[in-house]
Amino acid sequence: MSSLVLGTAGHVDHGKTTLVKALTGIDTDRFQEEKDRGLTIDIGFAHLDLAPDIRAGIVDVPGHHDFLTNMLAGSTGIDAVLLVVAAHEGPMPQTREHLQIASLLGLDAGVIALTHVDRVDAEFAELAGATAAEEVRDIIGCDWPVVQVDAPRGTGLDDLREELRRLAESLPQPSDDPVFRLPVDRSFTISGAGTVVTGTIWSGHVAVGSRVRILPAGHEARVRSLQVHSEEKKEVGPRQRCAASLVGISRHQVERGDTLVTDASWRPSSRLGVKLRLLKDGTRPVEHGQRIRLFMGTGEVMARVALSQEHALEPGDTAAAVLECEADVVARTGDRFIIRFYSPVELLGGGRVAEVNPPRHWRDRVANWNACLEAEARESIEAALRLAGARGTTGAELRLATPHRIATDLPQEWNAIRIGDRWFDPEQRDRMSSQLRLWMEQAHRDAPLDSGLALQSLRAAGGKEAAPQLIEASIERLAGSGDIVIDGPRVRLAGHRVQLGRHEQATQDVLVQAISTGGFMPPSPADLADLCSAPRPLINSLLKLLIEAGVLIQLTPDLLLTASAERDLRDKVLRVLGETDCPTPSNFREALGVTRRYLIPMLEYLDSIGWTERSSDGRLPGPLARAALMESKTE
Ligand SMILES: Nc1nc2c(ncn2[C@@H]2O[C@H](COP(=O)(O)OP(=O)(O)OP(=O)(O)O)[C@@H](O)[C@H]2O)c(=O)[nH]1
Ligand SMILES: [Mg+2]
Repeated sequence: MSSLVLGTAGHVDHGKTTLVKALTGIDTDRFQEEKDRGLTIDIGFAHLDLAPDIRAGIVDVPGHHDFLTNMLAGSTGIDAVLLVVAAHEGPMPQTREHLQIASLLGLDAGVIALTHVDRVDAEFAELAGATAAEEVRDIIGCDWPVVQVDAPRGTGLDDLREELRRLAESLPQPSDDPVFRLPVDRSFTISGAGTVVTGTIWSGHVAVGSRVRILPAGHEARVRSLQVHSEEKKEVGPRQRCAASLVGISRHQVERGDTLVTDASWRPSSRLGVKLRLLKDGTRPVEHGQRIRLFMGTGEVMARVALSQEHALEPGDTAAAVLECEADVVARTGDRFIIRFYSPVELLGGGRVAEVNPPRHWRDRVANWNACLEAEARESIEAALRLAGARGTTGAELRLATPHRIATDLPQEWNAIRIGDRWFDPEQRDRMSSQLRLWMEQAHRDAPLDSGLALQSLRAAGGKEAAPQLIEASIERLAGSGDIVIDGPRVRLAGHRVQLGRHEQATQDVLVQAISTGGFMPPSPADLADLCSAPRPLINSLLKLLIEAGVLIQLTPDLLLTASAERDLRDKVLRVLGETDCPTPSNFREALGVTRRYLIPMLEYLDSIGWTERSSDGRLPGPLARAALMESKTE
């Protein structure tokens, strides 16, 4: 069974509702007020079998200008238009306005039903039909067939059904886009079924039992049951009008304008990068900062237009812009929308979303927006990756960032690299590598006495905006190409050598001399700074170099011994351990000739390297000392 959704269009009182009832037997005017006034106020729904295997959902819209907001909520998800024009009046203002909306929504399939033909003669009807077809050609750019009908008497209905069947068969297959989305056009409660929402499925499928999110608020719910035209279904898909009863959500948490989704990648945003088109016969320009009404999906939100140009947009113009909305909206790249003037409410134009939540500085992104919206799949997706920048994008996010359908993996020959679960524009990796290189050059210049830098600070130099996997891959690449050398937690540029000046060399010699002379009780770094009358940072850097070179051993931050003194210390301690059973600190103090201030850090250091081991009575040989004692016994 194939399906489609038809939307009526046309001026008030031209006979849309009457025609839908004649075709389907369903009165789409649901409210008493509509019946009393003989006027459609809100959208109504019906369905029609066009062939044994083709079922059309019908959204009947109001023609009165005052209810255009409701008309828009009904029209955004439709596949084709049933334009109703009364023969005795011909095309009228809302005929034209509805066609303009269809054009802005990218709808080019339709049929013209010329109603009220019983009220005019054949020649007049012919002329009215030709005028309506001309109007369609002018606004939509297509030839739509004209069928003359007299709905109250049932004349012409078979011809119309036939034309609608042909129209349904001519529609391209629905896209196999897997991303489920249902903009909600009604929500209500039914006792026993709980909260029910209805709408036209824009894409993807949803099944009974699925978990859904209701955006922009983010409420979660579970689908209890699904119906299409009052028939229970296990699963529903694109081009179907469906009613879903939801568990876990109250009627007040979901309303027209909300969107049901299943994918976790949807991010509601109040900023949209768009390509805007103003109607050529509009009467108003749009200036930078203009407040407008934005219609997307089934919702309406106030927004301000930020233009990239200084002068106003004139009717007929097309331009890139950012819409700063007064509430979050749910959109993906390629979505179409309509804008109307804030007050008086006049149709201005519409456009397509090029980027959801673009950054503040967006003017240099417009070329990529154009490619993303207008180019073929490869170019469009590569543009989306460029827009994603160093943050990259997951496959699921990428699906929402291009109007094209994406397979799980992008073809190898495309300009796209995958790192972990994210896709990047390859240039991002090159850019990140040079950014990190430059940072290292600067860091080495800033700390010339540091033989290396903390790897962690190199990672941080990649920036908060960048995906950690891009930074890591760029570091690995720099290491792989031999540009940088990673040594544990330290990293340096391959060519980096510490060059000591004459003065620094002399100071370093004094340090070694002083520490060496100090034996087991050397001066602390603070004492050394005083001794050399040198700043502490310089002393620290020089000491660090000596530690890295193995000349000095750091027992604690304040206690450094020469390598030979440290060896001597271990030998002496080993001797005490060999001669005394579980020696106490005073045994060691005697043997080493040091004060307690030195002894305690020394013993703690020896514990930490496994030379000694603490016990309740004193010290025992640690694993290293035991091995050394064994060795000396066997010798
Ligand atoms: N004579 C004649 N009357 C018609 C025909 N179609 C509709 N009508 C009458 O025209 C009036 C308006 O018809 P509706 O179907 O309510 O018009 P509509 O386009 O749905 O109006 P809105 O929804 O308010 O825009 C009703 O009184 C209908 O009976 C027709 O083909 N011939
Ligand atoms: Mg009506």
